[in-house]
Amino acid sequence: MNILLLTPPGLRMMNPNTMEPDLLPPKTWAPLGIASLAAVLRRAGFAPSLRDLHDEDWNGVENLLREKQPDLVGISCFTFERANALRTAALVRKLLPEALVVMGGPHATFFPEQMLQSGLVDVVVLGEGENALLELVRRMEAGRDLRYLPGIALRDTDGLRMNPPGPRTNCLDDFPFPDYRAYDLSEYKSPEVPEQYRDLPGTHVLTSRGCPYTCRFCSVNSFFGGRWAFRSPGNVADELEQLVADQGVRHVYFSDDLFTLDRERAIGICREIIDRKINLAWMAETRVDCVDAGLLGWMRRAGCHRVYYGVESGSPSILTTVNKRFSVAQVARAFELTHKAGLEPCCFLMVGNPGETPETIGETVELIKAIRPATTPIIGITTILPGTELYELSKRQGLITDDYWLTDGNPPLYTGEHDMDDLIYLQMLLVQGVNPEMYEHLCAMGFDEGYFRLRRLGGKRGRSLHGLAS
Ligand code: B12
Ligand code: SF4
Repeated sequence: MNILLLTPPGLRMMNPNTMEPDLLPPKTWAPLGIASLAAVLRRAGFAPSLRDLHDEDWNGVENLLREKQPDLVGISCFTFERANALRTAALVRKLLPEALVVMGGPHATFFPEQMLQSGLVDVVVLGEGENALLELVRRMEAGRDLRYLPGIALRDTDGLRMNPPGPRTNCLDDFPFPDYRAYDLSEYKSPEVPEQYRDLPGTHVLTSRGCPYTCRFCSVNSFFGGRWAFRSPGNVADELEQLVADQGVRHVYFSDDLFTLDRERAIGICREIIDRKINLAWMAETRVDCVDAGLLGWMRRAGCHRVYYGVESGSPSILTTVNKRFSVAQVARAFELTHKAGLEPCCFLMVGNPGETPETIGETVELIKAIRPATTPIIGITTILPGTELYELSKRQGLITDDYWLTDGNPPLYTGEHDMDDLIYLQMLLVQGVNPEMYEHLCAMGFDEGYFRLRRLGGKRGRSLHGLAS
């Protein structure tokens, strides 16, 4: 069977110069989801093709479909890119009406009915995709009915069927390593990687999936059903060795949601890297309450140079409101330990969670001055994403309905307490507090004014996606 697995063309951003949505963000990290699916299919004897269409235009997508003539097209669907995922499906329908269109990923998982009702998608794989997709392909090959396959939703003659979840593995060692062969890793360059490593061949690696915490703005817990599944240290080190040998990889980002949740496992990974003399620079992402001096020391010795923490806010009341379940004192302690271990502590911050005011922004500025992150914090405005408690709150507050996702509008900012302009004002206030030079620089470039206009445009309601089926 001819199988093609895709990520859709990347979302074009509003260009401040032309005020048109014609700016394509660079490729940052290779998509691991479809690479993992491809590896599982390949191990089972299938020969799927794999393509990251991030910087492809629609003619390119059309040419690819004509060239490959797939029987099954699997498309990844994240919330930001859902419109392009559906446009890709529409193109498949038009050019290859016989092909089965399968969608997976967070957005398809949270809204399977919308995907199926579009008439463009035949099957949605719910949640983790490896086992369900493999079984689906096997059944298709054998000419068997897909209707009773666990872990999927589909359209049949009686309407929509939502099947119960399929078997999931708690040990990710059961899966083969993601299939990177279709990617040119040198094309992926993330600004999160320090400049001295940015030109080295690199990739991100997942050593675990999921998170047991339930921060109100985050969907990871609900997507993985509260599960935290992990790989053993030996298995991670085997993949690292393979990446070094086959792809020449010299830099890795462990982009797990919570790399150090299991302290002994994280130390085990460090130990393997050291014992096997794997020559890699790496960084990782975790929580401030999941590190200590001993662990950070192991990480440093194993080649880690930077740790990203989701700090979100310096206001105790905001941390409570978003259910972060750590304190400002724990943030300060983790940063102190990380500095002392010779690692670069960096952080993500949010602006606009419920309860945000200029005073809470001031508290965040004070915290950042005290903890001295190695780089300017990455500051996002709180966005309403499906699968989160914030989404449910926003629905109750009348800010959004499920129908919003039938447009191509960007996921909206949380405007339950502040309108768009005030949110941007608060964000600029935080930028000014944590990096005055950057703030001045942005103002000198006229960025503040342009940025306001840009965000207003970005906040426009999107166009309906209903027409795509015709
Ligand atoms: C690394 C990462 C990134 C990287 C790279 C992403 C990439 N190229 O893969 C970068 C830094 C670029 C990034 C950016 C963003 N990200 Co991000 N990211 C992640 C992270 C931490 C890991 C992704 C990953 O590799 N997962 C592992 C693979 C194996 O899982 P997967 O891709 O979901 O695929 C599995 C299933 O979804 C399913 N599946 C997926 N596709 C398909 C297709 C088919 C056909 C089938 C059958 C199944 C299937 O099967 C796969 C295997 O089990 C996740 C959190 C997480 N734990 O997943 C967030 C996550 C994906 N990101 C998220 C967000 C919100 C963002 C940003 C919007 C953040 C921001 N505000 O800027 C941006 C914009 C992304 C965009 N343009 O769409 C959200 C997405 C939520 C949503 N509803 O879409 C997540 C889930 C985190 C969260 N907080 O909720 N991200
Ligand atoms: S923000 Fe981080 S700690 Fe909180 S639920 Fe999401 S992944 Fe877990």
